[in-house]
Amino acid sequence: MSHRSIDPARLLGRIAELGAIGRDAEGMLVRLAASDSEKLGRDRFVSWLEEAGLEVAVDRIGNIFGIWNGAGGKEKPIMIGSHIDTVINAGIYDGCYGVLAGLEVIQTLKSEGFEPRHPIVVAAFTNEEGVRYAPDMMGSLVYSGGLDVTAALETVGTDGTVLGDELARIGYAGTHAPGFMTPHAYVELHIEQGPVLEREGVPVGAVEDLQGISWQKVTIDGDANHAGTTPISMRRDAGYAAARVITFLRDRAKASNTPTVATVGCIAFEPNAINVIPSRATFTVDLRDPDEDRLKEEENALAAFLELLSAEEGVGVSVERLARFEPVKFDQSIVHLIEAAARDRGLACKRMTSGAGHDAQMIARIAPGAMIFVPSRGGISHNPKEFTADTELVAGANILLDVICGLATGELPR
Ligand code: HGY
Ligand code: MN
Ligand code: MN
Repeated sequence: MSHRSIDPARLLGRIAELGAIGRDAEGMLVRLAASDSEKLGRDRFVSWLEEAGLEVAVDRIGNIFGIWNGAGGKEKPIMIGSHIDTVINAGIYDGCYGVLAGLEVIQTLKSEGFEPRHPIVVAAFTNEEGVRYAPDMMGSLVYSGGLDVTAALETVGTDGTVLGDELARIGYAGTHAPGFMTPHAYVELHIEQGPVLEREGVPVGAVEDLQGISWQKVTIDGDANHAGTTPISMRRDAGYAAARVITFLRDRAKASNTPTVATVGCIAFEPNAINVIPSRATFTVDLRDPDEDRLKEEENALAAFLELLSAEEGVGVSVERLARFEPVKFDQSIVHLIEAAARDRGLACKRMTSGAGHDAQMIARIAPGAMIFVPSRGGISHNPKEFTADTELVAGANILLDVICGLATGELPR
């Protein structure tokens, strides 16, 4: 049975080319939201959209859209989205694969004279990673009405910059109102970023839900003092107190025998000197769980521990909420479409929960959606060792092609 196919060389070539854009002097891939290096990636993506003959639109939070009106007329569009901003020292597939595969699907269908009943749109959402500006998935959160665009543009980054100023500086302070197109359906293709598909030898994941995310910034205040002369009993050591929080979180998650995960990814001491007891420790806490009640329990347990710690160590503790997203269920009919597309191509497919946050969880607020996963080598991501084989990338893009055709015509294509 013959199936349509995307153009593998074009997709893989673009993934490699975009993956080379935004590398620093050490060769690390760093395309933080609204930075100069991300502008280079944005510009290249827009040039590909123009080459494909798509209408390009940018909204006020800098989300970029490539729109193929086609025969779809005024119907609600089918949207394929993800992101092209990265973490620090990133891999080349996270987000970029889904955006470029979306463009590839549109170009393939356009070139074949396919007549969709709906416009088809590819979207690159601003600041999905949330590394420079919290929260993550910000562009799709604003687009879906979960965060006011003016408040988002006023966000101050970890480097003291203001998001709105940076978007204007790089030329991506668009004019379209976020949410200017309500999708008929939304599909996101993404690397799994975990070990499951590879471990089970399954090439396709049909993602039916996504876990809840809680981001907090904790500040612990103690007293700077001499590392040599201050007896342990007299210390108000913010560094030691922070270490107790990190081990508390890890031990609790490990002992829970649940999918709960806890991560302290950023930490800074003041005055940060080898012979001075830290007067201040500032760190982030990332808690996740597919079950909302358990996630709340984790947050409450952390709050209780911080109170205990403050009393035992004589330190001050303050907490700032950075992000909080409840678990999301995706649309079962689109999940079924993904499974049918895989079956139709003779590919095994596994239903999954996403451990990572994605733009799909935000767009699920305004449209039915689901995600397609492909395997990650060693389950590694947010790391330059992130890798997915070309054959797996192409297979995932062809599943996306079939699912979009199915959504655009109402039946699974042959
Ligand atoms: O945090 C996440 O899960 C995503 O990579 N932004
Ligand atoms: Mn991603
Ligand atoms: Mn990511």
